Amino acid sequence: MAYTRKNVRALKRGERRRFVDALLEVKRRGEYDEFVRTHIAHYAPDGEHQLRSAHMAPSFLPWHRKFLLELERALRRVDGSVTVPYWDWTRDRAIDALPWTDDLLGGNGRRSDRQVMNGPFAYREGRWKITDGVTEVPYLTRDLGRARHPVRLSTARDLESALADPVYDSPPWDSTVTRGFRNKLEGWGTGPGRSAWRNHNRVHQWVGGVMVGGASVNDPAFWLVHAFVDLQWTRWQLRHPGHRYLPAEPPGRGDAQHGRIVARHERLPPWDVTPAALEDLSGIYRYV
Ligand code: CU1
Ligand code: CU1
Repeated sequence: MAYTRKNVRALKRGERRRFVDALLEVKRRGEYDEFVRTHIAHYAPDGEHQLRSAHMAPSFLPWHRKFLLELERALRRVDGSVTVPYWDWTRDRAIDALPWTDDLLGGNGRRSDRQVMNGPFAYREGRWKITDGVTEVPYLTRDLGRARHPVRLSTARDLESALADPVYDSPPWDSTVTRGFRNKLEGWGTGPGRSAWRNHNRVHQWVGGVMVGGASVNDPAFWLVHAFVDLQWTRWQLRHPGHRYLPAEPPGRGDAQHGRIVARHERLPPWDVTPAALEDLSGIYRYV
């Protein structure tokens, strides 16, 4: 029987507590930091020439689907009732409301150093020390909305523009492509500076602090954001039933993306799984 992933709004008090407790236990066991390191190791930009499996590439969606599933498995080894909730940022848009509450993710960082001071992941609570970061700062930081240089949170309209595209992804399969659902949702846009960020990327930028960059997994908000991203892939599939993950075949030898992206039936590092095998996991979990 498939289990369900819920909107974070629908979680009862006890469910919030069990989710938080499972995260803290996975952290205590040292498993959480392995997820952080895996994400950092796969943070390859498309300016470099190695294989990109996690970002700026078609497999952005299956990579994070598998990553999320592995974290959820770790949580469920601690407490079999726990699943990863999603944050619908198109609806819950206030910095002092869900999911930024004391009993869930905790709130915004303080003004001076952006350190999160409340909730279970505050450094001073003693259970969430950042060991694998892009800086040496050991505490969780956030800058919701980026007060000094405001970033507008992604909107329902922006999301709709991604969902409406029937093509999964297009050549050159990177961060510059302007057609295709994948990059519209991942959110690498054109234009100057911050105005270019769309959907998923803009959410990372809106949260700020450690959520910006390769070590973003250090903020547990990462999982709630990516559960919502993952739900969009499922919604897109339902809306465009004749369409699938692309490319179906690897780019040929003469193609600039040869050896740099993962085609539908190729292995998706670091796992022994293909994008095709990750297109439908409705036997494992469903969204409600
Ligand atoms: Cu990522
Ligand atoms: Cu992300």
